[in-house]
Amino acid sequence: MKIAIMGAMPEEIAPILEKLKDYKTTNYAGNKYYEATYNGIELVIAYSKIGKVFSALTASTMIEHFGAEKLLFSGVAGAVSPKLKVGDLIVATKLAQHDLDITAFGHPFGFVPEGSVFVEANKALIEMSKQVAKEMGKSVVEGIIATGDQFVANEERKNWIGSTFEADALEMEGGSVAVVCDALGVDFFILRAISDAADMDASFSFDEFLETSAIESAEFVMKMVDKIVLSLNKN
Ligand code: OS5
Repeated sequence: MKIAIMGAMPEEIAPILEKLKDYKTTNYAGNKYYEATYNGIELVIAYSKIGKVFSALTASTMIEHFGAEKLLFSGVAGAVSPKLKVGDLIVATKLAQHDLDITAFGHPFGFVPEGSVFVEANKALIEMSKQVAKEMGKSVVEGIIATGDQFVANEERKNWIGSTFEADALEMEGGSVAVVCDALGVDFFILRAISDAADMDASFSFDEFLETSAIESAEFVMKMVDKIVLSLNKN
C-alpha cells in the first residue's frame, strides 16, 4: 500500500517531512516528490503549487506515476461558516468548484456535462478521522469545501460561495484533487485547518496563521496514516 500526502504550499508539507527526516527526492513534471517508508508503509509526499491545475497535475502524478493507492490532502483554508475559527480542523464530506460557470447554458454553478457539482470524499476515511479526533482529544468539523482559482478576501464573494454550495470552508485545490481521485478510483481525504475568514483581513490572517494551522493539519494527517497502517495490519 502506498499513500500519497499532498499539500499546495511548502509550508503545508514541511511538518510531515520534518517528522520523516529520511526520504528520497525525485524531480518529476516540475515538482519534487519525496518518498519514504513510515511504520512499514510507503509514502509519497509533495506540494503541488497553488491552484486547481497544479494540484490536479500533482494528484495525477502521485497516482499514475508513483502508484499511490490512497490520497490524503493536508493544508489550510478560509472559513465560510462563522462557526469555524482560526486553527479549527475541517474534513471535507464533498467538494465543489465554485469558479466553474457555464450557467449561460442553463447549468448550475460548479457543473459541466458528464461531471457533477459535488464529488464525495471517501466515507471510510472520514469515519476513521472521527476516531483519530477522539484519540487526539480534538474536535474536527465535517463539511462542504468549495474550491476555486481565487484567494477569497471578500465578504460578498465568500457569502455567495456559502449560499450557492452550502460551503463551510473554501480553498484552491481540494475540488480538483477530488475530481482526479474520483476519476482514477483512488480513496481520498481532504483535511484543512482554518487560517483566515476569507474576508478583507484574509491575507493578513493567512500570513500570520499559515504555519501554525498547517502544523495542526499535518499532525492530524499523520495520525490518519497511523490509523490506516493499524487497519491494514488487522486485516
Ligand atoms: O494554496 C492556496 C489556497 N490555500 C487555502 C486558503 C484559501 N484559499 C482561498 N481563499 C482563502 N481565503 C484561503 N485561505 C486559505 C492557501 C493558498 C492561498 S494563496 C497564498 C499565496 C501566498 C504567497 N504568494 N507568494 N508567496 C506566498 C511566496 C512565494 C514566492 C515564490 C514561490 C513560492 C512562494
